[in-house]
Amino acid sequence: ETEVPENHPRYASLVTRHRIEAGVEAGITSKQGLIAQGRGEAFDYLLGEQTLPSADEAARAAAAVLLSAEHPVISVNGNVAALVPAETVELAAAVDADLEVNLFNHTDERVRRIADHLRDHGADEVKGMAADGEIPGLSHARGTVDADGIEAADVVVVPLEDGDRAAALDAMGKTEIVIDLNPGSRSPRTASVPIIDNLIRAVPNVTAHARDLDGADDAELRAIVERFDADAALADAETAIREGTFDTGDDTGDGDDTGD
Ligand code: PTJ
Repeated sequence: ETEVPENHPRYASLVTRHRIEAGVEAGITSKQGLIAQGRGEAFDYLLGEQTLPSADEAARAAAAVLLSAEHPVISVNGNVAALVPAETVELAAAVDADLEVNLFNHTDERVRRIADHLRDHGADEVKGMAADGEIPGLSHARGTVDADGIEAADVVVVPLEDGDRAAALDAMGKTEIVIDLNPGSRSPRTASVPIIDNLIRAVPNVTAHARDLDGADDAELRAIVERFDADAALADAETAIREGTFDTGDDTGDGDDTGD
């Protein structure tokens, strides 16, 4: 067990790393998940490890889309399960969505472990084991989903989705909500609602917005969705990264946040 001192300037990032490592050790997260985490961290560092106002608007639009959906499904992979298991179960409950394990590097064993892990964090039903449906246009391993889950969904939350699958889901006519720290990645660019933020902040933020919007009527939800501009949100995140308008918490002006 690694103890991370809470006053460490990179506390949140170190705790996140530790959760991913533990996920790999528990057979929940793939080794590729470690690499994905490293890529994510680099973008998060450039974003100042904070939720941009445009990402908060995206989270609100995502909540409105989910609350308006007929059959929303949240797709869970090995990184999501390691980083935000309880928060993902809470989001599903808040918007009445199904949870489905859907993996890039599929093994039945890992699907089972992730489903158990979600149930340990309060989930009732977890889909992904039936594997009796498909996403057309993808190879069998990557295109297999549950017929009464992702295949039947009108809205899918796909955190950290790969570009091919995001495009294939889009071609099926699904409304996609993608959470990804890289605004240049193909999957957020395909999404109706791209949330350029860390999963760790974005998932509970969508839940908070959903709770806030509980009881809103259809017209109000529709207005929020219509006001949201996906291209503007992507461009805003890219500008924030390029211009480095973030605060690293280091006042020394040497461009890093070591405080030296
Ligand atoms: O568990 P599996 O088999 O389904 O595999 C999941 C991973 C994530 C390993 C797989 O989908 C993959 O290889 O993804 P990529 O192609 O490496 O893409 C990962 C994307 O997620 C990158 O654009 C990262 O910037 C982003 N990312 C990584 N960590 C986070 C993140 N975005 C938001 N929050 C994070 N914590």
